[in-house]
Amino acid sequence: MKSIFSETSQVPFAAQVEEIVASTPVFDIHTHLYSPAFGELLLWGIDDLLVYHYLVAEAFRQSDVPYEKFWSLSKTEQADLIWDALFLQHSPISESCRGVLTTLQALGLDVKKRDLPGLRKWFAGQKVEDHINHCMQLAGVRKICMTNSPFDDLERPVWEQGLAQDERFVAALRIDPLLLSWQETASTLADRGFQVTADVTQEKTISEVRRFLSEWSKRINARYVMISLPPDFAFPAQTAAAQLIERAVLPHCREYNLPFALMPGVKRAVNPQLKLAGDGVGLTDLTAIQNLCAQFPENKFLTTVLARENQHELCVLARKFRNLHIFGCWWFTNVPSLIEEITRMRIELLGMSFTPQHSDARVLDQIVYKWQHSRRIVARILVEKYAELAQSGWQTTRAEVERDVKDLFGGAFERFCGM
Ligand code: HDL
Ligand code: ZN
Repeated sequence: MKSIFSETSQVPFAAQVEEIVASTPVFDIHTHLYSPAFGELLLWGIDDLLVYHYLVAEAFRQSDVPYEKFWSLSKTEQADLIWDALFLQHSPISESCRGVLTTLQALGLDVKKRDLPGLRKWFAGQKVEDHINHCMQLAGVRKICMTNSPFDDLERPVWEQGLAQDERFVAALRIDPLLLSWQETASTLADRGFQVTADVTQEKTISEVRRFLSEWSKRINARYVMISLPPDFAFPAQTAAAQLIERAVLPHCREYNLPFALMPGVKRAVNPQLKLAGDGVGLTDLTAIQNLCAQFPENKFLTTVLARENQHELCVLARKFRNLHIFGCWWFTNVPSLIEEITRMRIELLGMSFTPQHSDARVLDQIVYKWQHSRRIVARILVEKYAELAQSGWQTTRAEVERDVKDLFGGAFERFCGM
């Protein structure tokens, strides 16, 4: 087997590793994108890129526009304000702004002109089906996992119509309201014909929650069940969330062989006037994750944490529990300096048994920059790590690098899920 380090190779090993990382198709295991069947729910194009909530938060820092004034503007007017504040009045140097430019450049658009009307004109000429193919090809994304909530009034009817799905888009069952707002959700479920009461200790309530989970897991062919959690999430606990997890969600996941994705650290609506951009981050006590992994060895857990300060402990937990698969540099950690720090730490502690990234894209075009930026960082780290192996006498073959990168870009995740 030919080592990638052999002197006879025409291509230096670093360039080979970079080429493999740049070209290996990736399974994007957590996004907020929607398949074409969901119509307008799939966001794409320059104005959706500019009004992405990451840029909204940054624009309010560079503009004295009153909150209510901004929210009264049309999407185009909001995008105009953001373009002026973050791209023209100040260099677009933040990760969210640079990302827009990376995407536009990859699409073949000349950002030097700073011509927003011209950009709008180009996007107006695109057909969504072609644009999906174009973005997935530029991003090297082979499969997209959506975030699918039975509690979303716009999304639910589409599933209930049973429309044909694009097989490149797969579903994950998002259940935040079920666990985090049980009192309110119990009446919603009762209205939909599930015989539940607010008392989660009742057997009938538990069996009906499981019927709800089964119905939706089958309807959407869920690949995993997921929830984001506040920093103070505790398990075990007397909370409705902890009770429902133990008595309904985990038995359901065992029955259907589904991982349960726990995503702790979100402080929702820290600044409600920013709407979707108003969430913050908090340090989580990861003992809850430790207890779940230890107490339920038959369940599989997927976890990403929002606080930088939780990342090392999460790596150590993953070393202790093989039913825990950690993934992604989520949200406020999805910036080059932290992707580098977190990914390097994970490789050093976990080898290849984790999934370094997901895009969390809300706008289709974002997969282009989120993956281009992350691939460069992963490649840089792998070049260094394979070189260190060579210094220890281990000659890695090209086939082994290709195998490793396939694992990092969805293969390890698919094996963990039993897909
Ligand atoms: O809860 C989540 O899944 C988060 O990813 C939020 O949707 C957040 O608003 C986001 O888009 N982060 O990237
Ligand atoms: Zn998300």
